[in-house]
Amino acid sequence: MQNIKNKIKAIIINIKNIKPRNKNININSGITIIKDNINNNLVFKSIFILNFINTYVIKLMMITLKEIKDYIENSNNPLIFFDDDADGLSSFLLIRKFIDRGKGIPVKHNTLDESYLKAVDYYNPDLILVLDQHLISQDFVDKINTPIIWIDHHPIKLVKGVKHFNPLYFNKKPYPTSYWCYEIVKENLWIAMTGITGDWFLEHYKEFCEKYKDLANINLKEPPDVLFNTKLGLLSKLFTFVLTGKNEDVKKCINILIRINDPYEIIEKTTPRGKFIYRKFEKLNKEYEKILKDAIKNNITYKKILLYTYTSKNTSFTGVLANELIYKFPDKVVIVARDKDDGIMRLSIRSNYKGNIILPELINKAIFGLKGQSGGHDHACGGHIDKEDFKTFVDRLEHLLNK
Ligand SMILES: [Mn+2]
Repeated sequence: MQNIKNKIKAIIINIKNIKPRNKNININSGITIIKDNINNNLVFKSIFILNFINTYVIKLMMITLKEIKDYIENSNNPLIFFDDDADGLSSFLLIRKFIDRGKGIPVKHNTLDESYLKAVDYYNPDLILVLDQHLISQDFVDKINTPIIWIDHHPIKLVKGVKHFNPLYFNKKPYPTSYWCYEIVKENLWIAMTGITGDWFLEHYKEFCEKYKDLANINLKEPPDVLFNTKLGLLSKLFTFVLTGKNEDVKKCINILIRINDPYEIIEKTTPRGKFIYRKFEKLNKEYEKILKDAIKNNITYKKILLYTYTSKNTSFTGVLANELIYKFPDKVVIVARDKDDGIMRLSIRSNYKGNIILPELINKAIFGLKGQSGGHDHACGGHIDKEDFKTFVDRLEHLLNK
């Protein structure tokens, strides 16, 4: 108690120097953060103090897009971690092409955790950017002296020692990370659009259709229709697929993509490098189509859940497959699980993006006490769980859905 009182005192002393950065700061998400972190609501009787503390917490944590631009322009050797899907890769490519330096690493784990410290050691960056990753482990941050900037649109999580940009702080829609990176760089719309579409949004779509008439269809109004029926959608799929497989192959593809200047290099194979990327995609897509066919035929449906499990050691189609299955079976909750043969199941879970089944809270309940972890958006989550707990997890989820 005394400790908390002292903390408030210190905060109030600092308050004179604090001005909210933006009138639209989301007070509620800040309050949630405080409540989560200090389990003593008794102290916080006054909403007045609460708002000040909230402003303070946010002031400490958040960073504006303009400040991010300054940071990246002034860094010589940035290291960029990004989520290994179309939105993450697009975000990275936008920033990387804009500053023309820096190293990019796709994050395969659910959380940016301590296993990625090796890369930090090796590249010795002067700035670390984390893009589209829903969580950074505190242990990772605590072991690093380099400034860390986190651009993301997942539900806000408090990580100390990180400069955080999240549209939710500003009461803005959680547009994809590539949308915000495009706001910073204002170039390569096609890359931004590839990421935005991949996350089921259509911001900038009209503009894109005007510029690239043959890659999209202006009459399509729903994100999944664009994703599954246009060349732009194909690019999104391609951006995800080239991040799967052997590490060396992935690295090679990323390095080639950095040098590609327009989508036709890939779609129309107008350059050797574009052709290389497209061939790589075709090979993976063949494998994917096989699995998709099998998933449509051999999934297990109980009540509201559609479950499909497949085995693959090195290639992951889990996220894309879950997207396509929820598009085809919109009244189900889709669970795709990949058995990597190491005792851990990798999960992608989807619910109808227009429906009222909000996944994170259900999944949190279902996974409680089990050896697993999950996170994501209202209608799209990823995660992993021990194989021995998998059945319990699915049973619990099924039970919760039928409540
Ligand atoms: Mn995203």
